[in-house]
Amino acid sequence: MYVELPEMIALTREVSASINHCELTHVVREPIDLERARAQHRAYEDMLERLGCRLVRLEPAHELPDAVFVEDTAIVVDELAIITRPGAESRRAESASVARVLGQHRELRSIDAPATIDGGDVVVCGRRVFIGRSSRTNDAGVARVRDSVEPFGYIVTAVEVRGCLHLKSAATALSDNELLVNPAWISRADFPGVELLPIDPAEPHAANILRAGDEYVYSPAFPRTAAMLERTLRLNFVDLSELAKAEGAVTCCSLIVRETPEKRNGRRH
Ligand code: CIR
Repeated sequence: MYVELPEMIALTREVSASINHCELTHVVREPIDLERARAQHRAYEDMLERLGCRLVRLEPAHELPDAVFVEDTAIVVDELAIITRPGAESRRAESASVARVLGQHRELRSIDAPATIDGGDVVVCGRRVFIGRSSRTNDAGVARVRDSVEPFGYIVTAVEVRGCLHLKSAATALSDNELLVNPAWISRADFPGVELLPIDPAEPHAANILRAGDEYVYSPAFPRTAAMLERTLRLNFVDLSELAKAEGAVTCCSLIVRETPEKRNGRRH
């Protein structure tokens, strides 16, 4: 029987000309080579296309330094998308253009003041949604996500995160029941019922991996953890070393939206 696979859309946005004015929390500022950052970002987009994503590029936002990190502007599940109110004031204007595009694919919810949340703090693992309480994400933000997704059967858990910017620096999903984690930046007890695979301790930033369908995008900066993962997974490597200077990693630069055949056929837009 022929079964049509869900289509994956990858939302991206080009690296802003003002990237050198990006927010930084745990990283010391170093000059970012704009052309090199853009070339690496294009290679990332090409990789997502090769892995079966349809690329949708958001309009450039050169006056917003961190606009390339689209992951922080929305939380997308199969049933809806929540447009975030990012914790950093300088990033709040990024969301409107994302809402215009995501509204073509999902029912939208919003986050109102005083709630704040960055998409980088939200890890979806099957029906479990873990949200890092970080410098960017507060309890009101967690509560708003809970109210939005729990009616669809998701279980939302607020978790502690330390030593890094976002929960997704410390934990990302390998499957619907397993997370790749840096145990030093989370508390294992916050993740009951989920398998936790630790990174190599010599590579603290190695817990950020991007899943696109059955494929994985990963940084070549973590060879020890990669060797361990490659025993069971096929990794596709993309070097984002210039964007790492802006505290970004592979998940930050896209929003992957799954479109089921029913949704595709019934789409109103
Ligand atoms: C920021 O501090 O907001 C950006 N310079 C980096 C955001 C990275 N995003 C992510 O991890 N999801």
